[in-house]
Amino acid sequence: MSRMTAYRRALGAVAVAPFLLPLWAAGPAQAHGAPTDPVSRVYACSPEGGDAAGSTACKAAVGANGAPFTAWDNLRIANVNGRDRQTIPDGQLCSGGLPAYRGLDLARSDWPSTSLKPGAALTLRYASTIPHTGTFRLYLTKQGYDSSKPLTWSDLPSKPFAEVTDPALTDGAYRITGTLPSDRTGRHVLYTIWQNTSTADTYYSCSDVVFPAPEEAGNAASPKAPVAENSATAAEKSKAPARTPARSGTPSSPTAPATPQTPDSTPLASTPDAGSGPSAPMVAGGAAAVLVLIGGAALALRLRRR
Ligand SMILES: [Cu+2]
Repeated sequence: MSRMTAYRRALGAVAVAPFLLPLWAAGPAQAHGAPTDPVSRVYACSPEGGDAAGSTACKAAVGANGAPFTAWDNLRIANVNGRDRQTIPDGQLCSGGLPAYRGLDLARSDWPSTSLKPGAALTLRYASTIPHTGTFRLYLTKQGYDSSKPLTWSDLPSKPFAEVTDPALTDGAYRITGTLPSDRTGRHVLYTIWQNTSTADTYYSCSDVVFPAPEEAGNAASPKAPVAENSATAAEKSKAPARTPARSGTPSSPTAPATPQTPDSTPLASTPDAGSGPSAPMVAGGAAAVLVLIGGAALALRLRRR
């Protein structure tokens, strides 16, 4: 937080001479930003990253980098003007192709990650200290993404799942809201592009995220099944290739008749299970919601067949 403190001091100094403010605000970027939730690699591995900074992945990243990620808010390139894919080479998306951040491009499956629910609402927190105008675009790697290989542009869909222009800066952060794609399982990268309009810069960030595997979703729907205390950890351990849940709900499938009954069991989502971790009800709720959707789709298909 020392940087923020420094910026606040600078802000205070400017406030003493208010006539300088417009000039200063319109000048070169003085402060920048990066996602802190889902945490970006650069912030997690920075001196402000807390426990995550001590992870094996962060140590490797700093080692490959040759220096710590003290300037976690400065991963930016000038004059890209929307030509991200032509500017940043494949395999260097997380560093933006900037040598000072090359450690972030390591193809690893153990980056500090955030557990997310497919199809759920997401509010990405993007820490910043001084406002810039511009557009945030959030992309999620396509289903089938392999975290053991370098991230390439072809891993990302052409269209973002969320796009927000000029969100408010409150409590030191922008909050970008969107709805997550519903078909992702396993480990993915949330790629955030912030194209400024008040400066010439575009900012790039990789946030590592994990969606529960389909097996866990099934287990969580059973009232007596132990709910995964940390779906992220469990998903990381399961190296099985991610599979999409059978959302098409084949009417002749032997499992189909059971799914329409899941609404009866949904109270598990609100049952405070003392034995589970604090995130368990949310995980169970997400799983229940998915099953309700699956059940609904199956039911709809059957009704249509009659
Ligand atoms: Cu800036």
